[in-house]
Amino acid sequence: MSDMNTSTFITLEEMEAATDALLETAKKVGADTWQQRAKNQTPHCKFGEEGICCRICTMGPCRITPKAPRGICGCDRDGIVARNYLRFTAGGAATHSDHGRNITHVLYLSKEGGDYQVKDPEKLIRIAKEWDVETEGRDIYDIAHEVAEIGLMEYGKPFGTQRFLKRAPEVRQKVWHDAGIEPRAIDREVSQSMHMTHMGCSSLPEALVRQSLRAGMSDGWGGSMMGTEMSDVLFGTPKPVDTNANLGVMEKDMVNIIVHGHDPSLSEMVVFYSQDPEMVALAKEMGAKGINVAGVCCTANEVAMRHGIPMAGNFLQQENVVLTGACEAIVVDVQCIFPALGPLSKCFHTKFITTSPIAQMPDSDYLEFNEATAGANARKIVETAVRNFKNRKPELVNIPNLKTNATVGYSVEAIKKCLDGVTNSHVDEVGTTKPLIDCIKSGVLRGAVALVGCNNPRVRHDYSHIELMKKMIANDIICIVSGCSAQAAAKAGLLSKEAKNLCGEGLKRVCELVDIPPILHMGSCVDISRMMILASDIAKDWNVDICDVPVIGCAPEYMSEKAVSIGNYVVATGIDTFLGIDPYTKGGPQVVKLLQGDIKDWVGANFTVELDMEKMGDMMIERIEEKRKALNI
Ligand code: XCC
Ligand code: SF4
Repeated sequence: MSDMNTSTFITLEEMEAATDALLETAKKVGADTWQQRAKNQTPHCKFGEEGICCRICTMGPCRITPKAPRGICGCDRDGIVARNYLRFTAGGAATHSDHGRNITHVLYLSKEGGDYQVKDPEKLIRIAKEWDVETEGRDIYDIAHEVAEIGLMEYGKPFGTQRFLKRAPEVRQKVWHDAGIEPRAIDREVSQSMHMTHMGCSSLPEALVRQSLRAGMSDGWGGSMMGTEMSDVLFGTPKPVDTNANLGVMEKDMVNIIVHGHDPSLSEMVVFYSQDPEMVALAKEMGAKGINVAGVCCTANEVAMRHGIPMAGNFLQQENVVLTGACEAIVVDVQCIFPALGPLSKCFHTKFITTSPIAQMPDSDYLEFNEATAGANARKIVETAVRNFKNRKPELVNIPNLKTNATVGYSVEAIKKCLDGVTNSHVDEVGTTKPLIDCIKSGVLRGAVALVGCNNPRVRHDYSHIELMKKMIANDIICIVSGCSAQAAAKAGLLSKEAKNLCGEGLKRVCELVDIPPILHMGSCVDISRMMILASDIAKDWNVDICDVPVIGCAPEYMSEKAVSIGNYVVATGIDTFLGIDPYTKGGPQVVKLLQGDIKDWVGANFTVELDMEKMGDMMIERIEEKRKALNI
């Protein structure tokens, strides 16, 4: 349907040339961009960068210097760094978990014939059984409402720990218990983190780092997992689906609606109404050929993997979609939305439509989206975008000629199904990860890397994601990806099956046999919980602990508090994690020693912070080989 052809691979240089052309448009219309603002903000504050500025009480702000080694209350640099680190983590855990709560609440509102329905009853029943909810002879919506209510209770229950922890291998559950990091109620861990970091509470680095792991766990094995599971129940568990990526997915002759943010309860509805015959007819009336929806950030992952909706770009491209001059509306819900979109959209005909009471911004059109009136709200949003087509300024339209093919949607269920396809001779092996384990044991695959997280103007946009992925697959290490990292891969063509040609011989063979790309798209950032389940299932099928499996995690370009929360639960789950950006801890040597060293004694894994990507890639391969050696394979 597009007049634009797809390319197998797109280089970073080609993407950068396209961005440069869009920045020319920005200059022409007098728009401000992150490239300029990042320059204006450099050099950054040294105290902030090292994490040694404290402003949690009004005796401060206190900054640590050789002359002033303690804050006014007497807190030292490690105490300040560790408190800041815990607050950073709690911010991320709160954000993911609140997203999960919202989805669970939407499940509670679901009903037969309603805006929201149960699309995957099988998964719902699986969760119901896991939670001892009666399923026999009951209406599916009765089950849904009971499961949703129990899910919501996980946020505030007065006793016990998170239900999903039971999904991990028993050895891992014991590690969590012994380390004292089993998360209790989700909200409690966030709330307690705020309490612990109040003036005059904890300043002992061990205690603060331990709570950081626990708060992270309340996200990964609590709120994020809730988000993923309930989204699957409501909108369907992802299966492999073909789509397109990069800015060329925007259509010159169509109404372009960009969905951006995180919560699929909005984007699902926008996608639905963009296909409504009345809306399509209205688009034609306005002179467009139809309606094209494309995504940015995690929302892009959500709708790509469930509907094949194309992915326009990742975090640092959100301004680019407006700069194409062909964006009728950028519709956002929560998280990772630049407030810059307000003033930027004013330089074009674009409508910047905010929808959530918890993400309100200046210079936007606020069309509140409420789950109880979802259909009517989404219809209004789509109609607003469609009617805006006639205001487009043709002289400002520049859609870069960049478009790739991508196969997305590898949920754990889908991965197992692909693996079943190659082992249908062993009926008893169906639904397991054993074929994958066999490949790792035999050395055909060396191991797996989870590449995740954001973009960050501190480093060259997408460079680390793309280069690390290429390096991993060339070394027969399979990648699983999510979030903006997944989109970096998609934009470069690395989520296409042709990417097998960039692999080592072993991985290439696996890709051909199983008919998968070497880099598997597992979804949005809450879907890193899927990766935790996959790692757990592999460990169980292998009969080892998760920290023994040659699997590591990496967030080379992250920026968000959520990413740090993720890092905490990934490490706590037993997976060594490599960060390409320092989480503001440099100023606290004891905190660095804990995070990058000693927590290995608690949970069997820790962090590595490395800013040089060449070195980081080598270290990651080395770590995988070390784990293989320890397993005698
Ligand atoms: Fe946001 Fe989730 Fe980061 Fe991308 S990867 S910039 S958090 S959209 Ni989650
Ligand atoms: Fe300063 Fe202590 Fe107050 Fe922080 S808590 S601002 S270090 S006095």
